[in-house]
Amino acid sequence: FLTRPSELGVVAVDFSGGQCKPGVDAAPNALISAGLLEQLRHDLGYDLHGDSDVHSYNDFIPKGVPDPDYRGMKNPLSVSAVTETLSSRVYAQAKQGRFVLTLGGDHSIAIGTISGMAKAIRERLAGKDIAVVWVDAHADINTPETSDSGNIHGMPVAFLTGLAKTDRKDIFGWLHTDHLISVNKLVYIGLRDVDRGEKQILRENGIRAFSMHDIDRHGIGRVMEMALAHIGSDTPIHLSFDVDALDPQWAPSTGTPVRGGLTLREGDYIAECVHETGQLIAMDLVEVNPSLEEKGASETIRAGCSLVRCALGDTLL
Ligand code: EXY
Ligand code: MN
Ligand code: MN
Ligand code: MN
Repeated sequence: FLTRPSELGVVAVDFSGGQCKPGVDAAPNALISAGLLEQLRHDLGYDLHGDSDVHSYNDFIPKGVPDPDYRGMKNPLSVSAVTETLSSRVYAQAKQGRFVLTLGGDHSIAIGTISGMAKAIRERLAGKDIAVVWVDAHADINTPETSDSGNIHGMPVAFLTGLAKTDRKDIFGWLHTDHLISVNKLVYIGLRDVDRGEKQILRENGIRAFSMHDIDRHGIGRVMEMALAHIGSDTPIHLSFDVDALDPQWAPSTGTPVRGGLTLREGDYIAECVHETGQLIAMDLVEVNPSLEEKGASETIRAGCSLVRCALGDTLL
């Protein structure tokens, strides 16, 4: 699925408007300062393209206009504008046959990354759909109406699947059919904090989800077999990895930590398995917030770097 498998398009998104805690915008620089890109270049042999000229995604937030709540959503104009720009940048990288690595930012940015990949792959591969592996403590599938918080980082999957829509051009009206993904090609891993309305959406749409309960029951090995079998061997995969899927013991510096999560090894194993399919075309790493739990920030950053290296083909032996 990648025409140039050793070519990497890096997208660094310093955006935090999908939720209310400052600091998650500092993650791309923290990950890069920790040596992540150098490891990918030097240890794994990738040829890096994309965001070396780090101009801020906050430049795309409409200036001098108010951004009031819309249907309960917070910062709707800002999140829409930033993800629209991001979508076209990811699209441009993917059109060239590169793997696209996006460093967030909060999880609202997946509206941009996944829509850009879906469109590029449809154009390159005669209408082919992509699959999404969403690794998270949360399902992020609230609609504006089911959300209690109004934070858009809890809604990206609803917009990407077309379950949520608006009739406002400037609030996700740029999302067209060719940007969307199918609920049948979506798999969750690591869930343990899912809202009531979200559970109903998952059930009604028959979405495949492996919670921490399933991982306890079957082990991560069997869960990955089942998750990848659901996707099938002829479908390109976008991995959207929220660091809060890991237990706070390994990733304390994140905005919405939930106890009872994945070990770092289980997280790495998920990334390794998805890499081994040969179908992985893109990865997002989101929700690292170095300003929270200051003592745990370097641990969290190290965990994030490890997840990315595993998804990009690093092996233990
Ligand atoms: N379900 C809650 C909400 O919608 O506000 C919490 C969402 C947290 C989302 C984090 C990024 O994964
Ligand atoms: Mn090159
Ligand atoms: Mn998330
Ligand atoms: Mn989460």
